[in-house]
Amino acid sequence: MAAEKRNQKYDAEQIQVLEGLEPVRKRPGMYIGSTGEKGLHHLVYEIVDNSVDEALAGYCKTINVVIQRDNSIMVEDDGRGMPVDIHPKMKIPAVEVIHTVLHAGGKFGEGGGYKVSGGLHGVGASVVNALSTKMEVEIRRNGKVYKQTYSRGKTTSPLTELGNARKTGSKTTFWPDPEIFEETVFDFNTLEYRLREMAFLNKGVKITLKDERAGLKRQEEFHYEGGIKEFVKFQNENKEAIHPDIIYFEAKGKDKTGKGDMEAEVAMQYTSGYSETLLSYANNINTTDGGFHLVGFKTALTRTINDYARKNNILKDSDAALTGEDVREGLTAIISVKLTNPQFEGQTKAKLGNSEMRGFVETTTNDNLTAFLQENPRQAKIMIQKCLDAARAREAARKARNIARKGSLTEGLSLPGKLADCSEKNPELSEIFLVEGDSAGGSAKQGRDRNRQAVLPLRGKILNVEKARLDKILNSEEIKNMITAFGCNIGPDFDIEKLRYHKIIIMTDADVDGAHIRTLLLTFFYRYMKPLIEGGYVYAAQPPLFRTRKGKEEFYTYSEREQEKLMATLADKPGKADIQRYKGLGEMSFQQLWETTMDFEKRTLIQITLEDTAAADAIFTTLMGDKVPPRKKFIEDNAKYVQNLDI
Ligand code: 28G
Repeated sequence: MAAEKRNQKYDAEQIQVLEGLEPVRKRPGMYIGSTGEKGLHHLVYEIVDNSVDEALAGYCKTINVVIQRDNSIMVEDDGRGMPVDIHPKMKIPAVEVIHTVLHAGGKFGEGGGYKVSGGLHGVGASVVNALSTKMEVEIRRNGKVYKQTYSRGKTTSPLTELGNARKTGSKTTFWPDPEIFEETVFDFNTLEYRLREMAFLNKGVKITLKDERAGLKRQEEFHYEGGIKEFVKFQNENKEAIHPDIIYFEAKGKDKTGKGDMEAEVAMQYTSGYSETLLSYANNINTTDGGFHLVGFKTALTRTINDYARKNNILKDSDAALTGEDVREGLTAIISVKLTNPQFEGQTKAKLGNSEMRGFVETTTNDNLTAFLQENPRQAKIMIQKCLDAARAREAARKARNIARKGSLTEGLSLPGKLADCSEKNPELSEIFLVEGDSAGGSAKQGRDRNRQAVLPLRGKILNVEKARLDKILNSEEIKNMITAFGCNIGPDFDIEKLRYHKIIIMTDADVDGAHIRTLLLTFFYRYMKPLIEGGYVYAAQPPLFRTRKGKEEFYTYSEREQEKLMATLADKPGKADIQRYKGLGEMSFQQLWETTMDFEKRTLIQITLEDTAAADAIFTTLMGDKVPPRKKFIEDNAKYVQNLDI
């Protein structure tokens, strides 16, 4: 009788719990951002975050992540094991609360660690359960092995003792729900990127990633005793550092309430390049919109470099101060802070709003960077020389821009002579084809829809903006033509409102040179017209690789695989197929170019968008390094643009 009563009570609370996770299944986007590929991978991060929290609490050394043969995910850690004792209020095992109650973590009170990754121990596990067809948890604790299973937010078996255990730890396996996700196949590279980042941000933690799926078997291990110092080294792998040491410092403190902890870590190194790579994090979350920690760092950097340069007479009294842009040119820096009550602000919640972080990071950077410069005068001199060069180039660029402004870059409305503009004036209906070579440009001009399609031929390789400063860039004919044609200027003067075409379509040959030109263009847009990519205005055209004629029929195919498939289907028909492999756009007649690549009805365009600045930067640096990448690799990288709609 007593047991029955208890069970009834248990059931009643269960029902409440079940209702508790219903909103997650109803509106998954609210909890994991999306039900696309990003949201799917987010499930893994939610679980791994809990293991990382256990590592930060000082109890876990290794985290193993496995993509299993059936595309389920297994995560295990060697922490203390999730608690299994009966929760005093809920009257069910703590592990069950963790998996069936939304925001369970918050209900445990002090977690004995940071609320890292936006959550406290266990937060997120219930969300993953809600969005999985099945979830299994195995715990080693108290000398025992325990197991419990769940499905779509519900408990499907009671917590059971399986036997004895010598070690401690937690193991979670889940199967994402195809009713929720558009796609349930995990991507190794996506997981690899984030897990490596987690390992950099949490020094000493060892994270392994294994793919057990047939034909995809792979294994990686991420373990960095140097933490973000090694992150900078990794970022600079394909760049050229101009001084030997990666500057590293850290500090700990209390927030203004006196209760919360604050931690800041900075690693930085200058390279010979011209772009800045500043990655900022708060509680392991990439704050792509920056926030007070980043402001504190930037302020201190500008101040410290200027002070040192003045004191040591490298900057004369009569010289103007170095600007923030000057002291960040070529700089790679990681700023990682951890704090008890992070406030994430803005549309994307990617901006840190805790104002106390400004002074904290600023003071930390002032003190430690000053000390580094004083103790390493040779490296200090190299760094400051670089900043002075940047200042000089900035001045030259300003002059060049003024000349360009007075001329016809945007104002004069005298469009470049090479541009065949469209008659349509509404940007939303207009598009511009950037075409490799004058001959293909000619075909495109003939084949286009004059009403809505403009054509701008580009001669040969455009300037690699990664290896040139603004003044030189603005002297390049091809680049000036693009700026004038687009109508929206560049860099700080960029104004998307003035864009004259809402589709900018890169049309290059399907060979190494074409791929290279496309990358050069994307690099230029990325560095100087980023909103173009962010706004989804940039596309790549897809010209065919083959034309196959058999009898009266004609086929165009766009990849080797597609061609193989076509040949297989044509095999059992009589006659011989006539195959033409296009080596370049120039081999196509204007009618063919229209039909296969430009016709609104028939063409496929690849939209190029930006999501992850860090990843994009790394890819661009790799591709823009001194080696021209082999075509195959490039195509693979580009395939990612399509699949993930990011770079
Ligand atoms: C394998 C998949 C992901 C985890 C732990 C360990 C503890 C824990 C997790 O506690 C609630 C909050 C603080 C006590 C904490 C164990 C303290 C003592 C833990 C994981 C109750 C959650 N012993 N390991 N949660 N705490 N690993 N890995 O989820 O007060 S979650």
